[in-house]
Amino acid sequence: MTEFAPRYLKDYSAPEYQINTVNLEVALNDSATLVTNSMSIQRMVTTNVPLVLDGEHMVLKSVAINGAELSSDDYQVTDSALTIFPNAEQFELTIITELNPSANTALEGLYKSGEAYCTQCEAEGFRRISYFLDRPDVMAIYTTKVIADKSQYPYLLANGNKIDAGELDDDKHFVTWHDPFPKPCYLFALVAGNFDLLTSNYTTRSGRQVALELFVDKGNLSRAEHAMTSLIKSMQWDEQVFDLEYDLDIYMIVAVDFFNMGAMENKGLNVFNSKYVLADDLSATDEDFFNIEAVIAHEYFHNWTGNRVTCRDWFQLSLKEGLTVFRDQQFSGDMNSAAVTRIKNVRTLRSLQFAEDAGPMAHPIRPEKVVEMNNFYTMTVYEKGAEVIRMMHTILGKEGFKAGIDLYFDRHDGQAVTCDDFVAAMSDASNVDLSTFKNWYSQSGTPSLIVTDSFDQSNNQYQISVKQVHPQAHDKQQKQNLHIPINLELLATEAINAEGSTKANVVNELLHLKETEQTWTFSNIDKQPIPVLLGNFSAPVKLEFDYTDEQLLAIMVNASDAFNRWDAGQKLFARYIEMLVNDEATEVPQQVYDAIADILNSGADEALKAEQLTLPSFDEMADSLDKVNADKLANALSRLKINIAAKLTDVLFATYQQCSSTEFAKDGKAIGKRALKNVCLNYLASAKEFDSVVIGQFNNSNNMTDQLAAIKAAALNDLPCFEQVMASFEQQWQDDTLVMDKWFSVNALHNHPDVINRVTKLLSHPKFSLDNPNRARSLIGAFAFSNGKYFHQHDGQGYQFLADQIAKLNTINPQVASRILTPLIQYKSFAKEHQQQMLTQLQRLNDMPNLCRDLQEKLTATLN
Ligand code: B3K
Ligand code: ZN
Repeated sequence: MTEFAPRYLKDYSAPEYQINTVNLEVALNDSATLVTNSMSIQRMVTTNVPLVLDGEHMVLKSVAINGAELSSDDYQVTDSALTIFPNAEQFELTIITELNPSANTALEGLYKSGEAYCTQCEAEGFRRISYFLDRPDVMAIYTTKVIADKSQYPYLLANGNKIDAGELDDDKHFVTWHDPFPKPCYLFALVAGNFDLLTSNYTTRSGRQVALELFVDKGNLSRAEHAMTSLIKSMQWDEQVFDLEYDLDIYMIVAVDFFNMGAMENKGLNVFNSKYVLADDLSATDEDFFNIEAVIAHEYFHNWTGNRVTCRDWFQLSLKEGLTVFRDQQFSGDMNSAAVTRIKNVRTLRSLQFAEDAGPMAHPIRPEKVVEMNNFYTMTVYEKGAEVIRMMHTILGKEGFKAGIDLYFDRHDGQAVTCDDFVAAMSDASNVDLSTFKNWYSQSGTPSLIVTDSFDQSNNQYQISVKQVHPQAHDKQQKQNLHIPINLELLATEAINAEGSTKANVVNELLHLKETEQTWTFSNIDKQPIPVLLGNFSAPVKLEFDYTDEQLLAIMVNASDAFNRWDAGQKLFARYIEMLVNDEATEVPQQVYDAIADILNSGADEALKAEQLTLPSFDEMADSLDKVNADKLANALSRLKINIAAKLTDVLFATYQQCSSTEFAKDGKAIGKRALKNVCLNYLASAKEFDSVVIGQFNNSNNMTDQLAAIKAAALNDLPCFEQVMASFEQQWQDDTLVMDKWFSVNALHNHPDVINRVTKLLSHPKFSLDNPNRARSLIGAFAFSNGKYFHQHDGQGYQFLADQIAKLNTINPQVASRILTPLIQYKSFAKEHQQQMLTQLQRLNDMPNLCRDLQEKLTATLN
């Protein structure tokens, strides 16, 4: 088997050639697209060196230098590169290649999504379109002429502004686009198809008129409005918060059904997974609407953080992704509830990123070694990367952070730069030393903070000591101290028992932990306070402090920070889940139930209450427990849920009814009420007598949030109505691709011993196909990622099912295969009895011939 060679950050060297302009002519054809690529190339080093261009999965038709065609003796071509030997400092290179887009199921480079052509070049897809220096520090100005059949492909799109268009023979036409901004080839895009078009316009703060164009499949126009509104909000927000304006005369978004990820920020021409564009009240949930707004914003924000200033090399990916995720999180917080948005982000981090950071693919937010770049679009680079940016925001303050951003753009607009450049701008603008902080970029693993405290009544002094501990990770890295910002609040204890008292905080400040261990002393403290740490989750770490139940209950009510109030409740839940794992007869004390009832009866915001009532996820618990038996964990989770439902049936049902409304609205209040109502429904549905309530909600719902919540409650609680509501849902939505993805997922969540059979049968459902990533993820991904109980069932059938599908995806779509391998490679978090079964499947995959690079990198990391 070929071992694919890794690349290392330490080996970076500047390109020997630059490509200044690119003139592309793309004549589209399903199996034989012809690409003529004329580049003006400049040598950057003094001596003559060969020019090695990346290229794969295409046929080389011809190569010419300054118009003179080379004979095949004058160049070398392999299955991954074309080497030529130019004898000049400056020259024109013209390369003609032939591509087969209809055979491209990997969805990288040029491919077909349904009837349309589209491209995906990040990270290294341009090399499937033409031979090129496929690296982000080679930035060129592109002119792209697209040619295709006129009636089948009335819209021909590429980056930049339209500069020419016309008719050709044989019912063909062409459109030529010019992008004045130099860009790396990963931002190149081309689309051709027959779409419905939603247009709008936007005038930037400095008066630029921008045409906004959103292309969707025929018949979907009514579902495009929310995406357009979200785009306009994003443009306004970036002007208001960061003084960043859009820079071209047109901004286009195309929604396609076949897409490996969420969306892609190609300059002036974003390509989106239709899941993050299309929405209407009947077919999309509140969560879908939220996510669309966030992804539209994310891709728009990339225009500055990613496109105007890009990455020097792919090891710097977090330069653009961490920063852009931070920006979209701030935007979502401003458009919605900031506290609830933050809680959702933290949940994602704890359930998925912490596990990644503890597993065999653990890497720093700036990785040092990469085999397949597509494997590094990870929770760590994105979500932990955003946490690292957020910590700088916390350390420097809002104004300091903005000054740093301004300096970053002053220095680097139009350049391809590094994470070090970003931190230097942040540090220089405020004159703050970030040298210890920078270790966050090079260190993997989730740190723990071990906290102890003491109170001296004789002199009214309170002391708190915090120690940073770094797990020995899979990568065996030498660990260094980090600069960890810790928001601390000291709650006065007397306030806690006093009837009706609120928020009696005595101290609220930001601690900077930089040493292995530091102690802070507070004077004039009357009584032993309760330390409340990591307000707003000020650092992506785990906290170890011996809180009593009473202290957690006090924090849940009295902490001034909503995240801390929520988190105290999660800690309390996690404590009893863990006890239930160890002893299923554990009695949960009455005061825990009382606290939940108090939350439900309080006047707090419903969206926050919904988060407070949601138990920690299976994944989050699995990460915090050692060598977990999945069955025991799933049972502990369901026991706690059933107990809460049984003890609090009345108040849960009362809340359910109060939050139910016959009228559909989409403001924050209405969304919060739906969230709370559906959390209550899921608790209630753990008792079979609520079957009829679930059926009632299913039949009467006038929106997808409620309808989906009903079938999910039926699935998760294995209610008698399950088959009936699922059949009726399928009947209603069979022709709707995005809604059918939801249906496939709910099938995979069924809390029933026969679920693997069900999922296996669905592989032959007429609407199922492994070729469509959304569909593959909706069934196989949902099962492996979200049905912990049966994915880990003791006979290993869940693992085998997943491995069987990955084996097929290995040749169809390596990126999708590699992503859904995740739950298997984290085998070490599970108990011995699971590990062996998981390893058997990992080994079986590893033994496959023709293992794709993506899978091979992960399997090698896992098995070695
Ligand atoms: N930059 C793209 C991700 C590309 C992934 C390539 N495998 C989407 C985003 O983060 O905005
Ligand atoms: Zn991004």
